[in-house]
This record gives sequence, C-alpha cells and structure tokens, in this order.
Amino acid sequence: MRLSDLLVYDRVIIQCHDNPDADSIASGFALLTWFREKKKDARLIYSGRARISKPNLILMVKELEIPIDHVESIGDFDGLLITVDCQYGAGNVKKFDAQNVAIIDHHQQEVYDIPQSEIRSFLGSCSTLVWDMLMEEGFDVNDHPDVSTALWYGLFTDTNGFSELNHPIDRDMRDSIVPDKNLIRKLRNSNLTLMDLETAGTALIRTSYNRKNRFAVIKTNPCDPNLLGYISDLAHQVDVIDVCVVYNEINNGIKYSVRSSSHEIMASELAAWIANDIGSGGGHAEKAGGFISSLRFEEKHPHMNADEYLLSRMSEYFSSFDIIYADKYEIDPSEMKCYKKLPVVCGYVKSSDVLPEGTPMLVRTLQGDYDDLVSGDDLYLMIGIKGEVSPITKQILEKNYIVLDEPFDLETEYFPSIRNKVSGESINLKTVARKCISKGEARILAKPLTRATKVFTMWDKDTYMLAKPGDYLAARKDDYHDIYIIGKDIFSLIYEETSHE
Ligand SMILES: [Mn+2]
Repeated sequence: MRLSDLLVYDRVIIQCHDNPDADSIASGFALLTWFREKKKDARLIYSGRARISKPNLILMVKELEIPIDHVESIGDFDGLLITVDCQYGAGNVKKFDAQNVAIIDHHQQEVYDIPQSEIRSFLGSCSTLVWDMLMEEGFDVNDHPDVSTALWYGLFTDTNGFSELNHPIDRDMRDSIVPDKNLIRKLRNSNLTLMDLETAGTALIRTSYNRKNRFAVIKTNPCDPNLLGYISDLAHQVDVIDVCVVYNEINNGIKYSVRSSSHEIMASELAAWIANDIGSGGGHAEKAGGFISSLRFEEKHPHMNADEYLLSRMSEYFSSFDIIYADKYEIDPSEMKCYKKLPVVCGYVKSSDVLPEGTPMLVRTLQGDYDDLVSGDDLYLMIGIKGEVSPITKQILEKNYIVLDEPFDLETEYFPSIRNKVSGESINLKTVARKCISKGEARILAKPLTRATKVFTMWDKDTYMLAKPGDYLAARKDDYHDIYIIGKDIFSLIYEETSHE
C-alpha cells in the first residue's frame, strides 16, 4: 500500500492504540501533517480508559504542538480510519465502526481482513515505517522539524535508545533525521516516574536465576518499555549472569529486552528465538528486544502463561544448537557430498565511481553496517544474491567473474546503500550496481544439517554464522578447516552436485 492510494478519501481519522506511546503518537502526527498538507480534513485521536499521563508524552505533545484528542466515539463516520502502530480490531485499540479502514503498523500481523494494510514487522518502530512511506511520496520530513523530532523520538523509545534497533531502514532514518536535540534531552530526562523506580526495584528482587546455563529472567509489572532496557543493562553487568531477559505484559502482548555477554549467544538471535512464530525480535549481538502478541500467544499456547513460556523457551534454547569452531573441528568427508559452484549473477560497484577517492564511507546492508575507504581499483563492492556486500579488488573480481556492463537489480527488503561519512549523504547502490557472473570452478563438500548450528569460521572468531536445520554445512575441498554455512534457500541456486573428483 502507498500513502497516495489513500488520497481518494477527503476525511481521515488517524487512530493511535489505546494508552498511546511515543511511537504511536509520532507516527500519527507525521501522517496527520501529510494529509493536512494534501488539503484533507484529518484528525488524530486515541481512545481507551487511560489518558496520556506520562511526563515525557505530555511534554512531547505540548512542545511539538501535536493536536491529539482523546475520544469515546467517532460518531457516524464515512471517511477513512487509519490505525497506526496497531491493527484495527486487535485488543489494544478501541474498535470504532468505520466504512473504510487502513492499517499502518510494525507489529506481527494478527489482523488479515483489512486489504489496505501496510505491516512491516521487521522494523523497529512504526515511525520508521511512516518515514519510509512519506519518503516514497517525496515528502521530506526534515522540512517539518516537529515531525522530524517526533519520528526520531518514536524510534528512539521503541528501540530502547537505539540499542535494540537492527534494520537498515531504521538506521537510515536515525542517521538522516536532524531532531531538536534540546527537546530530546528534556524528553529523556522526564522519561520515568517515581512509580517506575519502584517497579524496577520490585522486579530486581524477584530475579529468577538459572545456575546451569547462567541466565536470568526478570519480570516487571507493567511499566514503560524503556525500563526493561535499563533493568536488563543492570543485570547484564552481574558476573554470574551471561544472558538475561527482562519482560512484562503490556499493550496486549509480552514486551521483552535481551542482553548477552556470551560470544556463543547473540542477543539478537535469542530475541528472535523467543519470539519464534508468534512475535518478532532482533537487535544487536549484545542488546536486543522483541514483542509477542497476546492473541498469537494464546492461540499457540492456550495452557501456558508468559512466565512458564519464557522460562521453558530459555531452557530449551540451551540444548537447541551445536557449536563448531572451524579451526579445531574435524569434518567427516564420508558423510558429505561434493558440489561445484554454478554461474551466479551478482552485482558489483566500483567504489570510486560513486564517491571521490579516499572518502570514508559506511556500507549499509540487511546484514549490518561496516566502514571502508573509497579506493579506485582496490575497492569494488560485490553484491550477493541476498543483498550482502563484500569488498573485493579489481584483480580478483576479473579473475573470478565475467564482468558485464548491465544494470543489476535484486528483489530484496533492502538494497545495499553507502553513506558518505563526511557529508552524510546516502546513496542507494541500485542506481550504480552492474552485473557480473561467477565463473568459479571451486569444489566444496557439504551436507544438510539436522540441528541448529553455530559456526565460528577461521576468519571471524568473535561472531558466529547461524544455521537452521536444513541449512548446509560446507567446507572447501582444498581446506577442510575453511568451514561455513550456506542457507538452504540459496544452496540449490548456487551449487550443483558433482563427482568426488
Ligand atoms: Mn511501536
């Protein structure tokens, strides 16, 4: 769905979820501003029992002059009702009768009967989603300082001060928006109430600790989600706790923060594991978070409560995977088959075609960010079929690939981009990427895995590659310790079986 699809309606009501948070208010405010600029009769509302009462939200609404109203009813309404940061008909938003409804949200989808929906559960905030949709319409939020500050703060609060954010679109918004720093400072200093302090204290007293696997699970009473981040940051520093999960039940679901100081457990991976197929979770190696919707939870686990689920899911986690350290691991060639690489179409970009020689840049992909320096023949960026980027020299590119002068495109959630670290300018590589075809004749040994496996490769001993059951464990035929993982979805596209010769 595009925002411009919604311009057929002249009257628009934008509804935040009940007990709205900063993300919901910011998303609604940005949409309101856009619809009003398009000369629509638009208003921003919320409902439910509780009025906005948190000090930071009161300040946000006042300082940014956000015209949001609390309502009990919307009367007889024949325009368009849009629910933001929530889904029409879900338990956390009052359901009003409306002829036309749209949904803009970043939680796991739980409502399927509204055709006008834009739900991207991989994003850290609804603010990011609205920002991206506004960009698509050519609307530059930086022309509206109040909207910019609101959106930036929406993402900030929904990702525990950016510490649990991981999607490149979230990072793009964070880096391209210039918020009102002064106001942000005031908002940060009015984030918690005395009641929240007490909530944190009570939660810490009730820490439940698992000695064998060195993890802690802490439940808090309903509170601001940011409190979960603070509590987990504290627990994370305890010597005997390697991993901790802090959660509460709020806004129609389970909200949780994860921290890990074990290099064998990435917080982002554990957060996704906890959410499984009933929520979404992610973040960084050390800090991550997630959300599980009550509806999906009750469907899947009708006889469990949140405490039982989290404790059992955590215990299960520790016996759910194998670990391979490539430099010490001995593969068994007799249980593996030999494969050769098929010609695969990839993309490449000559760095100095995009930015001046010597410019420091940030390369941004779905898999993460990394820094590099623009350098003529010495730095080309290879773009793989999953949108992953790796640096390569001109010499190696020409040795291993047939280089074509044709545009390269990819169906992907995020096409890699680079950011000039001097000017801050961001460039989508889609406009400059060219095609090349691999001609590698290299042979590998591989086998599908039956259990989740973490592989620490020879080149990176700090972070692991994660395989799910069905993914392939591979080793180069000329070096049995060069072990890595190939996803099952791409394995058959890249490799074909060959004889052991
Ligand atoms: Mn949100």
